[in-house]
Amino acid sequence: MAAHPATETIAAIATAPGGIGGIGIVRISGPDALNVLHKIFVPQTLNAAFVSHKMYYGTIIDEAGVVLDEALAVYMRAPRTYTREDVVELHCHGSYLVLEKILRNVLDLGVRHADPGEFTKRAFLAGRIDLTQAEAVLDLLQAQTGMSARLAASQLRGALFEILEKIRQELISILGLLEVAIDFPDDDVEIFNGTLAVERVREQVIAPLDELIAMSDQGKMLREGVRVAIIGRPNVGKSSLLNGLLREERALVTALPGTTRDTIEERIAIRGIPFHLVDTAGIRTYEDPVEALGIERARQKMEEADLVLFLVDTSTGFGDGDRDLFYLLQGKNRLVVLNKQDLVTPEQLDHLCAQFCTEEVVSISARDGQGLDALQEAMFLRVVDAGGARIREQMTCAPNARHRSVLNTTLAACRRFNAAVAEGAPVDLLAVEVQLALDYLSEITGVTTSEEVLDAVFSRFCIGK
Ligand SMILES: Nc1nc2c(ncn2[C@@H]2O[C@H](COP(=O)(O)OP(=O)(O)OP(=O)(O)O)[C@@H](O)[C@H]2O)c(=O)[nH]1
Ligand SMILES: [Mg+2]
Repeated sequence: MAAHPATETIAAIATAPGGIGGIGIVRISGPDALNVLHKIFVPQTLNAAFVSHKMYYGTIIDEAGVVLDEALAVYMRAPRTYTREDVVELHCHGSYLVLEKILRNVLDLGVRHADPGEFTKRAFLAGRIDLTQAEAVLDLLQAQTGMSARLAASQLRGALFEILEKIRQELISILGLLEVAIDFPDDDVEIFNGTLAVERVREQVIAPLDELIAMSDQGKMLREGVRVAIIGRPNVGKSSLLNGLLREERALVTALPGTTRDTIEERIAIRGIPFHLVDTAGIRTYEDPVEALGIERARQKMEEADLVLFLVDTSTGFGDGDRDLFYLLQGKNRLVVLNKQDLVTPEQLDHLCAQFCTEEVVSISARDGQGLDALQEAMFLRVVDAGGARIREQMTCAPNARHRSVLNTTLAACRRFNAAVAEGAPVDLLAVEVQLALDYLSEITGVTTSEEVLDAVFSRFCIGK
């Protein structure tokens, strides 16, 4: 899409409300930005000409000349700015209320309040960033831990875009051949070789698309956190484990079975990956309706979890109740955790471990924190699929939910193409499928992007970005 010049000047508070650090930024973008700066900012060095990309110290005043705040102001002349327009930033250190007051003054000068994501949308429309990068900005703003921030940062550098660009070039080249074949139907020389095309689509398009789609699960976990359910019979130490991992006494722990009645959720980060821990009610058959509700909820959390920590009390051994649960967890990403190892001898522990055959087992003592580091390591490895290098590589381009659905429709078109070639369909019909695939892909790369998709992406931003 061609960059259309935005004529309106927009402004917003660019820092999060209640943000830490004590400074807040009002950002103004558009042709009127410098004008506004002259009106509301009095530099300490009077009559200073605002040199582009240079900070000035001074005060912000309202229309009556009353000082609202002291601030640093920077004027950045187009096009060397985020939006490629003239940009002014006022770095204030007043409270959020003061910031809002400053913003109101700016808006009173005929500036429009920016929509959520509008600054980034302008950057996109000006061709400064592609759509995957714009979304990465959003993910980066929302990323909660180091590793998800790195994932977003690498998309910002265009890792996903690069892979998709290769796929796109391949499709364009096939479409080119098809178009020539359509234009010269009677040519003696075979222009379009179906067998070759099917192979190219399979290897250069379908395979990498499949791989990207598989990565999106991993990407989702990294962005939104890995859901971990702590599951086990009553009294095995689930709440103690939650507390141990959190290093605080969050959940109630007692010697009575059935202490936890409802689920308790908390977050931790292991090596930069966010984990949502859910402590649940111990699962058993019981008459108490409240406990039954808690158990129902525990089962639900178990279903939703990306990883289940299946806790067993070593001091009571692996009983019938454990066995039922263990089978219930068949097929889930489960990690067996033997708790209360302090209550048994090493021989007893070995004996219990042996009962799980090839299943990975971690033994801990939740109460005194023994083995928790090893457990965290095991949880991390489960998530990164035991292959540290692979995940790091994948993380550079893991698609988000919107990408994933677009990739799926693209994939479907490519599969239809291959099937149509096999059936000997005419070249103009084949071209339609390739064109469709290209159209779908463009919804991610933004090479040609319908307004609808743009709005869907940018409305997720917060105002000021
Ligand atoms: N010796 C020992 N006791 C533990 C350990 N972990 C937990 N306990 C004790 O086991 C009892 C039950 O612990 P909880 O953490 O409440 O167990 P729970 O699985 O949450 O129990 P419910 O919520 O009733 O299902 C408490 O008395 C804990 O102090 C451990 O590693 N060693
Ligand atoms: Mg509990």
